[in-house]
Amino acid sequence: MKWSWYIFLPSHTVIENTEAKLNDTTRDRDELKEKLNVCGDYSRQGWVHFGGSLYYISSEQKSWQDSRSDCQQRGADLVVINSREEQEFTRQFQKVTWIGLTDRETEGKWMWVDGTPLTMSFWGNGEPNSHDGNDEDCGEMKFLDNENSWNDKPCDIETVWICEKLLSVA
Ligand code: 2F8
Ligand code: CA
Repeated sequence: MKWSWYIFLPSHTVIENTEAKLNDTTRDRDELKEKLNVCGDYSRQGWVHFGGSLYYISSEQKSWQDSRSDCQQRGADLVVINSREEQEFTRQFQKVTWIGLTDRETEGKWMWVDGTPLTMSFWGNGEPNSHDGNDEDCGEMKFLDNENSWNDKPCDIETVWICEKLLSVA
């Protein structure tokens, strides 16, 4: 009996598809590398990860608006607290800090810096109170021993602040 050996060469289409897949994989790898580099940069600057965001607590003190500008220059904004877990995470820094909450536009209408109205809140006992008739239009984390820790305070008082950068899911 006579045996024959055949060599099966891939077709042109199979080669093209394989090349296309290799290109996709190379692009995905490069994008992941770039994301890792960015994460490394943030981490070295002191940002920490929680949930789907990165957080930065300042070492300086600034007015609410200057704090916000600092966050924006870092590609972020003042922290927006959307859950009890995020409230607890933010409180565990144990620092009096500006948060991204203000009623500067309309007195009594508290808004987050991302344009959303306040729904879930963690005001301290008796807050917000515009204490002694002062214009207290900016929100801070103040009563650190209590889950209900927020206070309204005059926006120009220099205070430590917390930035939040949302991580994109894509
Ligand atoms: O007791 C709450 C009250 O404490 C301070 O006023 C004495 C706060 N003011 C500042 O921190 C400037 C008030 O906002 C706060 O309501
Ligand atoms: Ca107050």
